[in-house]
Amino acid sequence: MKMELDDFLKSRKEKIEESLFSYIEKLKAPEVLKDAMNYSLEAGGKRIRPILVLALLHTYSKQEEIGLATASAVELVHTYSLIHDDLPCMDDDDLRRGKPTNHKVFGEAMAVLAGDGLLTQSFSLIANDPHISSEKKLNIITELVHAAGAEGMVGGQVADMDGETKVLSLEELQYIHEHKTAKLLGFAIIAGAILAEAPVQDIKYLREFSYHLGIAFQIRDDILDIEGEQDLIGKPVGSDQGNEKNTYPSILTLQGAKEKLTAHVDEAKSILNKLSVPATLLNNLCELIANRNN
Ligand code: GRG
Repeated sequence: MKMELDDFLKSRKEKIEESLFSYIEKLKAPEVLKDAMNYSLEAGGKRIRPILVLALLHTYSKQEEIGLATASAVELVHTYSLIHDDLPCMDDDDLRRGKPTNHKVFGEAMAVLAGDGLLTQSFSLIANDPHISSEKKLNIITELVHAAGAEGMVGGQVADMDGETKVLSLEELQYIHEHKTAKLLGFAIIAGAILAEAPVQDIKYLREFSYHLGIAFQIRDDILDIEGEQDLIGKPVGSDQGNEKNTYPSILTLQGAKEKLTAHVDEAKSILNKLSVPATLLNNLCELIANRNN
């Protein structure tokens, strides 16, 4: 089972990366812009979102090739969000995935433009996909706008920035991560389901599933921040509570956050049981996301 999942992840990651890099390579754009876009695309992401698009097609026994453009598009959007999030006017980070951030290498203006380029090209990837009907393209683009725009990730980022100077309630934190993290993961799942022509009722269940998976993903991220920090400098567990950053462990304690993570994963897995098809792969991906170490 573990081997099958590892093989799935490895082989799909390769396909996605091939599709991403060949797409950027073909763009008729200034080389420095393509270099900046490629720099962050190549920087070693896990490719969870594009893998989810393909996993949905796999779940409904459809050809995964029809999802490659949409899978690449969601990774472009994710990469843009990371580049912009790292900018001095946002989180002001020097490192991402252990490498200098985009603006550290290419300068702030080029990093803004690389993000803009990635975001805009994502729509072109979907709009020009020869494998899917115009109706599906419109549905998928509408889902992407909802997930990534003002009502989704961008809105979540604004709420996050707003909350930086106060202590948030669990509901406020939940709003931030539903929008900032869960919506784009959800887009990957719903777009995959649309491409796979999943039944309408399944799509409803998958929206609920995405919410729980997305929040679980974020809680795991917060836990990793603490446990990683502890490994590096030997801080006691839960020491993040002294830090003003609002996280699940800072609001719920580390143990409480772990329990919340388990509750969301259990809920996500129970929703999968309601689908019209067996969802072993999604179930395994859910486990992986909840227990990931990076
Ligand atoms: C700037 C519009 C705008 C949005 C920024 C995505 C985001 C919103 C900020 C990044 C910071 C962050 C911690 C976001 C929460 C989601 C998250 C855990 C992203 C990291 O995703 P992974 O783990 O990244 O899939 P890799 O490196 O594997 O690609």
